[in-house]
Amino acid sequence: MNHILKAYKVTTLNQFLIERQADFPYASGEFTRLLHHIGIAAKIVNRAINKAGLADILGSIGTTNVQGEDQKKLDYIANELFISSIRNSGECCGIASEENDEIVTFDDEMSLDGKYIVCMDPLDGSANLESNVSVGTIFSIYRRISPRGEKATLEDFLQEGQKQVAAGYIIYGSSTMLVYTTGKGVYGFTLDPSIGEFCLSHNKVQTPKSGKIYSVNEGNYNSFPDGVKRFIDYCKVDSPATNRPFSSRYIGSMVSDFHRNLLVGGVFLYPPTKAKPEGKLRLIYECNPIAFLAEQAGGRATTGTKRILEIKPTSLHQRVPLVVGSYTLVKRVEEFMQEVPVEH
Ligand code: P6P
Repeated sequence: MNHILKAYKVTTLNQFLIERQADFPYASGEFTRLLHHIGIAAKIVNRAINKAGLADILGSIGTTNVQGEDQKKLDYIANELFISSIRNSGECCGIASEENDEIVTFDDEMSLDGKYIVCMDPLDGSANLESNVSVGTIFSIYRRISPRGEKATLEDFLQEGQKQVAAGYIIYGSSTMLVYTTGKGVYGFTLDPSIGEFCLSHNKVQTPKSGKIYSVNEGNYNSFPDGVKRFIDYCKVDSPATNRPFSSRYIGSMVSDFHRNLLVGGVFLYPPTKAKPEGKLRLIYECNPIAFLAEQAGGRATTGTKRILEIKPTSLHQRVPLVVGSYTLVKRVEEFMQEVPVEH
């Protein structure tokens, strides 16, 4: 009978959070409540995405966000759902979102006393929705630095990534997963739609130290820095002794590319290009959370020259170049970027 019972023994996200409250000094359930509400929004967004084609919520709303990007209906829906659920937790005093030019502050008494702030990309990769390619939500949580009881300030959101209390993503893929870290390892929870719970499926994820996959938009090759071009050329050299040529895998949805590389090994790059000399990805709600997760899983995350988590943000939607994934592959990119001669 035990083997039968074993099949039904699950650890839900809420159970795990409660069991791990001891990871938090003076744990009083505030973080647990906040992450629980992020989980609620994730389930509702998941349902919206799964029915998108039937519910006429694909396509654009005819506006552009602060990035000048075409806003999809689901960008708007996901943004509103996460903001509403995070506010309902009563533990968060403000949010920075890719979809909002300015920070979103809450002025109800509970939220004003909230000790956390959240930075998020509510639906990363949404351009892929029409083609049914997996997309993701990325979130990053900090303790506020402004006084509790007052409105959140911009300074709360411009903290270095190494100050993050927690970071994670939801990947709406062949299955829907919530992956997060609080600085004590990376844990993955797979949504079981039959019980409506995220259940622990990936306990203390460690990313392979190396790998055979590189993920980059090679359409921008000609405008990449020379060091990046040399790394891409290095990946293509026929050298069975060093496991090359590597495999090129690029989904165009960072959460999906990162998640695959996290589990099987590989490196994701979004270098500077002519169109985007600072790179395309945003520091506070894309690069910092992904970098925190990568480092917690034994990987590495830099701009190609500087550790992502040590960058002091200067603006809400600041972009930085990103090289993230298996430790030795990221180091290899850095060697090429520093023009250190590397044998092929
Ligand atoms: P490109 C999606 O828009 C995104 O922000 C990331 O998810 C993805 O990795 C990147 O942009 C893709 O950008 O320029 O290669 O289409």
